[in-house]
Amino acid sequence: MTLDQKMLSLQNRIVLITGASSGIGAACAKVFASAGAKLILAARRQERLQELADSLVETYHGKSGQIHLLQLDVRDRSAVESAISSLPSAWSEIDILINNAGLSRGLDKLYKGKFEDWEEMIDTNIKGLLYLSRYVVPGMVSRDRGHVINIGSIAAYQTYPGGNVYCGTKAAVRAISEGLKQDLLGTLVKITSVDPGMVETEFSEVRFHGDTERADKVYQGLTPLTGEDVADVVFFCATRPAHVNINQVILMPVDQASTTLVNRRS
Ligand code: NDP
Ligand code: 8X3
Repeated sequence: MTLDQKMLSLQNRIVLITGASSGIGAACAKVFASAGAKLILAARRQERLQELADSLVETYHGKSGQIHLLQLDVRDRSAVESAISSLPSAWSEIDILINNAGLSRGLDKLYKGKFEDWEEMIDTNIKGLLYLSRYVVPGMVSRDRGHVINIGSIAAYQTYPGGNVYCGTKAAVRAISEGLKQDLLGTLVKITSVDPGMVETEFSEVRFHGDTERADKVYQGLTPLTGEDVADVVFFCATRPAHVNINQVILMPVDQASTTLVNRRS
């Protein structure tokens, strides 16, 4: 068999993407729709999800299966439980879970940090990812099939000034991905952590609470990754042959060497 023949097909596979209303999550939705997957798109902003779904149906009409929308705050454990347990039967056997919902808040020194920023990051990036995993992975294990793809970050490997709690949440995601790999040993369920450097999305605008001028400066003079660049890697990981597990991928722009070392051309 050639590698092409061994690659997993995504046709009619059920893919749940959290944080699909923007950035990397929305880009993942596009690439998986183009491959004929059935998408469960989750986020808090329902109107954004609806717009994305409409455009996917228009672009991939006839190729993409249907799309199921979930207005969901991943921080709400009982809402996550109820969203997963009440999926219609045609949608309940999730093949791929992309734990992408996440955010950073502020760049304050730890000793000046805001409790509400810390709680939002910890509740979303760590606890939300855990809730989704806890409610979705048992089905994968019982079917002995599936793939969890966590969107981590370069921040899991390198802490930068003011990154304290955000970097801590991504270090936790890295440890959780490693732990899940160990716990899944003996099953055919895969687990991958895709860990990007700078990606131009709404991420910095959210970090700086809507200060777009400050957010724009983050990417000034360099060429950052796009959501599509990350989605491309996620797609690669999701389509490897059944016996291949990509554990971690770190990707960053050519203009970035570490969390603190970037090349600005102007
Ligand atoms: P965006 O701000 O563009 O997207 C974040 C997504 O997360 C949105 O769809 C948002 O949807 C969703 N989200 C946030 N909080 C919640 C919540 N409580 N419940 C459900 N959904 C939520 O940023 P990115 O696309 O860049 O971020 C996606 C992931 O990539 C994050 O985990 C981030 O940490 C990670 N990352 C980003 C990098 C970057 O430089 N941009 C680099 C490395 C990793 P809504 O507001 O509608 O709920
Ligand atoms: C987002 C990338 O370097 O801003 O995870 O933390 S960074």
